[in-house]
Amino acid sequence: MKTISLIGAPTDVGASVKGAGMGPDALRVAGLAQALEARDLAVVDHGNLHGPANPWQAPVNGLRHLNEAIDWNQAVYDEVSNALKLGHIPMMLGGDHCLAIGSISAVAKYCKDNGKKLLVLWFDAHADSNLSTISPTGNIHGMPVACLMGHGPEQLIAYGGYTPAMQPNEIRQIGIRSVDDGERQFIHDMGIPVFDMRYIDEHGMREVMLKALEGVDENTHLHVSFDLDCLDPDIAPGVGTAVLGGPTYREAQLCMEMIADTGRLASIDIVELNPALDVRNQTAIMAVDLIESLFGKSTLVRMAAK
Ligand code: Z70
Ligand code: MN
Ligand code: MN
Ligand code: MN
Repeated sequence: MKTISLIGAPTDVGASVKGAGMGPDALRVAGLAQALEARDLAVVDHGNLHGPANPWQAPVNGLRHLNEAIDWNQAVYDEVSNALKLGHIPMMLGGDHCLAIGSISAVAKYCKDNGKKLLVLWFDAHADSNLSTISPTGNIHGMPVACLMGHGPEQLIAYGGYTPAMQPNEIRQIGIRSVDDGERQFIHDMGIPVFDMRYIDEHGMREVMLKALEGVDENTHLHVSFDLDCLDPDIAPGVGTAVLGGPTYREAQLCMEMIADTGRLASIDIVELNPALDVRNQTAIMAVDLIESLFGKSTLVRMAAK
């Protein structure tokens, strides 16, 4: 039986809208652990990590709350590393998306040390590929992809002792529709594979996922970094920066089901849930529903797709 380690990281230090710090508990209230147990998974809830409060200050040298982000990511890095060493599937409950720096740094180091092939599926409305020099906001939740590629403040790019933590060909971005000018150039220069909303519209989600999952084999460690603002705001209003025109419920379900079919899902971030902006916890309930599919819930008995 697989074991899921739930790791709450209740902070919004990387964002400019308050409230994502309440995300972990909203997911618990929505029945996350019970839903996973119903999928025949063992669940260990490690509770919430501790870290510095949000000082709510202006950016300094293009970075807001750098020291706080460093401490929170260290805590996430340590706990995710521990879960992986135990053979568990870590599920980091954010919190804002800056926390994926610590989470994926831990996953990337685990993969290098164990000869695993890493593939990160990054679901997001945003590219999260800003640098302090080009960011319009200084918010660190807009920078995790760049940091993981080795471009960012030195303390944020070296958690696992490897810089960069990962290569552009180890990530696929899906659902992107809000990209800053500097980010557009960075993504192009780095060669980061992006399936933006136009690509999804033109080719359909099935082809997108077949392409995104190309090359996944029995030695692949699949990491899903799920920013809930990827989803269309119609179905997921409880996020800090909602962007029109995201994947529908059906498209999102298909993504989850096709990932489940690979049998290679090994670590997860669920981030940017903002209960203060939600309506009767519906975005958390939606997230739990999608996570059920991510772990193989389906309407009929199916043969795994090849
Ligand atoms: C913008 C920035 C962002 C999430 C907003 C937005 C980044 N590109 N990410 N909400 N989750 O400020 O860098
Ligand atoms: Mn994000
Ligand atoms: Mn986002
Ligand atoms: Mn479901």
